[in-house]
Amino acid sequence: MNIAQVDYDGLIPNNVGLGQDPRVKRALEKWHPGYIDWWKEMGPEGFQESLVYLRTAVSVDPKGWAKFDYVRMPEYRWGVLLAPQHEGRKIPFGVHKGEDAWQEVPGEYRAMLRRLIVIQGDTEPASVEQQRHLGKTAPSLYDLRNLFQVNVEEGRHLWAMVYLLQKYFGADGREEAEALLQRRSGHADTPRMLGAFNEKTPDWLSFFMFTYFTDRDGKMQLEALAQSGFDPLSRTCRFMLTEEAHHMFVGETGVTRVVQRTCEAMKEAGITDPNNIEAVRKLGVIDLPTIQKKANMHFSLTLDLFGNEISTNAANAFHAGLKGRYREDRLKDDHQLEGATYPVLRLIDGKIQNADTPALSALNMRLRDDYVVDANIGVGRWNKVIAEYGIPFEIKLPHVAFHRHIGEFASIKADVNGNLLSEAEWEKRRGEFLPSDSDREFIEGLMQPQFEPAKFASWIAPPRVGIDNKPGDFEYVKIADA
Ligand code: BYC
Repeated sequence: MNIAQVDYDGLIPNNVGLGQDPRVKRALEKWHPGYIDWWKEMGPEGFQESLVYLRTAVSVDPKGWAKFDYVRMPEYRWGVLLAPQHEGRKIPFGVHKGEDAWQEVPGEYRAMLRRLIVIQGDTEPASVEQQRHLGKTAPSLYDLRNLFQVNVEEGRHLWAMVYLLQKYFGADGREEAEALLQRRSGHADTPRMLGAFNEKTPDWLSFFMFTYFTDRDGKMQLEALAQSGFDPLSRTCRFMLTEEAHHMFVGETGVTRVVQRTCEAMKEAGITDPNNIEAVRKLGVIDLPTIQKKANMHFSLTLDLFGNEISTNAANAFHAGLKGRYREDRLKDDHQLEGATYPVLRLIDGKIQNADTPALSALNMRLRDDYVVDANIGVGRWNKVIAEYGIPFEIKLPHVAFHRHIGEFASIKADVNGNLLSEAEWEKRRGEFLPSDSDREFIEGLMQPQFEPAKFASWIAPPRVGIDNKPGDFEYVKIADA
């Protein structure tokens, strides 16, 4: 079959020849009803019958793989899509560098590989669960549709990981696939696996920050897994990255539009001081210092997802050829790193300082450093908007030691510039750095739905262009039961 073309004939659209693989086809068909039950229970609340203008992949060809149409979300065609195989691909790094990429699971690394796939898989339904209440307060039909597009694609990413578990991991893969439907974000007894995926996404500014910052961790981790010597994982992640790009677009442009609306409203009202919070809030927009606090919150929670500064798990996964560095294929070194070092910010003698560390143990931090560079690019674009309005304010990413729960800095308190604080100082100043109860209440108060085509809530500017080049008054969601 042509790998670029997706087979839509069966229950599960795919480009992996499921029709010729009855064992895996049956396993996935058996998993399907549980998935739909999960989606109906934990997916977007109140909109399951609405018609949503969504895109689906009809081919994994980079040119025009997406087709747009109105769909009820439970009828969305979740499928298994892999990027094309590169003939003769070699393992690009680690101790097996240069050997043929694995098409089957290497027995000695089975447990490690399964763990990586399960953790990746667990984040996908988690984010859908975190966002399930947001539809009710969407600032426009355009945004509502983008939320649902992100949600169905996170659902598809779960399918992507479940396919690998069902095809390559036998009985324990099936058990893991079931367990992915059982855990719940924020649940006291059966939470999702990683910290940030058990936090709430209570409002739309949080949603945009999450899709900007946390989906970008997704991008970095998927890029690292796309380098994997286990070829089916590499190909799966390569295709997921094309979808992930849209999620970060939603986040970046979402925050841009919030910032723009705030600046516009300030200009119209003749307010020049960004710290005159009371006056700005009276305009029905979100003041820039509160936007900064939300960024502090989501950035710091996301940094925890990179794991510990020094990690034997990360070293082992690289050494084995399972998880590489960000864009390993573009790096110019020996791709084995046995004797190399990497500078890591650590807490030494009570001070935050750089220490040269064996590069293999520092791989989580290397990925995190690449992440910070990437995350700063969009922040620069937000600041450009603020500067265009002549407002003296700059959004800044906080120091990596700020508000951490994993790694070296979990045991200390620091301000956004990385100055150490005592517990008492932290408690006193916390509200300067992170959203306070009153900030949250204010934002919550603004979250009134706006479901009329072409209309937008007071606190967000319209997008510059519509999805699929649709005009401004396009009805992106035909609401049935909200
Ligand atoms: N929370 O050696 P360490 C996405 C655990 S996002 C809780 O540093 P490692 C998406 C760790 O599991 C991308 N526990 O760990 C975005 C380990 O436990 P065990 C998701 C944590 O393995 C938006 C222990 O601490 N994909 O796709 O080097 C929407 C020792 O730590 C946390 C991946 O993450 C935490 N934050 O690093 C939708 C890729 N951090 O094994 C989707 C796969 C660490 O000792 N995962 N621990 O019991 C990995 O590569 C790694 O597992 C991690 C952790 C980078 C997550």
